[in-house]
Amino acid sequence: MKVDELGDWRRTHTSTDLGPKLDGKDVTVMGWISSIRKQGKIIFVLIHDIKGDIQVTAITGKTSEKMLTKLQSLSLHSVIAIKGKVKSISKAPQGAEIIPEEIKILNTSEIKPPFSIFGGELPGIDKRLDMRSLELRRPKPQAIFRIRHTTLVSVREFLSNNGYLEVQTPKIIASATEGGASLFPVLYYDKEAFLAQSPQLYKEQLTMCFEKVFEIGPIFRAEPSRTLRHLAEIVSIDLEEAYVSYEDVTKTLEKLVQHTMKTVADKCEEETKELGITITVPKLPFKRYTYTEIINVLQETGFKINWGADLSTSALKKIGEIYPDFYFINDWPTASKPFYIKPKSDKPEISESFDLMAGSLEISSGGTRVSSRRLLTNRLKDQGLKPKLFEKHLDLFDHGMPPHAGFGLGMDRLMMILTQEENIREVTLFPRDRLRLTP
Ligand code: AMO
Repeated sequence: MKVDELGDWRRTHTSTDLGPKLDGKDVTVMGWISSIRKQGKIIFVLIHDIKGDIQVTAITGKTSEKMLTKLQSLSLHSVIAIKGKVKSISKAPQGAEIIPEEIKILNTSEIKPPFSIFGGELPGIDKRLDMRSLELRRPKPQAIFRIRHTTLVSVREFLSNNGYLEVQTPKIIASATEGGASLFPVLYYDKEAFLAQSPQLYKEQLTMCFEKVFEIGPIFRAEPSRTLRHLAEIVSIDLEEAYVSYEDVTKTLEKLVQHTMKTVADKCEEETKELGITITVPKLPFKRYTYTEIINVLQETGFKINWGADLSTSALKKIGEIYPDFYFINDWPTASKPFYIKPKSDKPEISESFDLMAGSLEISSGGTRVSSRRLLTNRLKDQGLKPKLFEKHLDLFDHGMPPHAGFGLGMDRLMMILTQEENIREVTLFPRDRLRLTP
């Protein structure tokens, strides 16, 4: 079918602009066709735009033959523009329909979509992700990504209002911060470089000039296994602050989480309804347990785990059953945390660190940082890393690095909590994992 150019046509109204008060007015609307229904002499076409549906009503005998033929030849998902007159009618969406006068077919949808976006049986996530932007026309992902937008706005607003400066740091970097195994190498001209696993060193450095910073940006992890909670590229909300300790930043973090959940609960009523969920705004303060307490609790339930071990998926599952809400696990063994986390002065085998958990899901981790060059150099060596590779970073510690602390909060995992989705892929537009690099 021949398609038309957009030319000088421009949309005058979106679906939500329409209403009985526009009765008799000439409008131009655009969108994709979500339904075509013939009832006797009348053809009802629903055009869907970003705000909702618009009913276009053509009547045999009144509407031109050319228009009627064109409307009937269209398939769902075709993209059209209509010029016409608004008619107030209580049964139509927004209480008004459009009597079409001119039509442009801006693109046709020749092939039947591999799944229906209007309900009915849906294929698994992998099939849906293959046609992600088409599947994003469904009401459910529309709701999820509007919640994601509100979440981002709310995080920015909260942190900016509390004096944090938003920064952007490089994503092509020279060395690992979170352990070498999960690094993605890239060819950087004639050198080997890596995709940033975290803005860790940059955000720490920036405390010496801006004191309070945050970054919302991508981080990359070459995660070896495919799970419901890990991706290779995620968005991290990173914060770093001078002259505070890990205890202070846990307070900021819990307020940030509470503020965000409250904002989404208040502003996204339609979206939460679409998802069939209720957001319960958590009360502060969140409970704080030490790593040692958590190990003891696990051992008491008969779970086999020794002090010093990382918390495996099955250990986390068990803990999540005991503590289903938000809580902090503080004071991890120093050996299990990255080199930049500060060991306690009076008990160096334990560190000033925390993870924020939501049931069995870790959504954030952070701590007080080492701010002495000598100690940081030793910590690098302890972890088998070469201080030489971090020389430019270490040099700054000779020039007045303030004591500082911070955290990284996984945006995608926060979204899993907000939307009550079990698979991180549902809350990420174009997820990346070991088996997926497209679309
Ligand atoms: P960490 O490595 O714990 O800490 O990461 C912080 C948070 O990022 C999220 N996250 C992930 N989410 C999905 N898939 C992944 N592969 C993935 N990896 C991490 C989690 C996690 O809690 N530099 C430190 C933070 C700091 O100390 O400031 C760091 O990166 O929600």
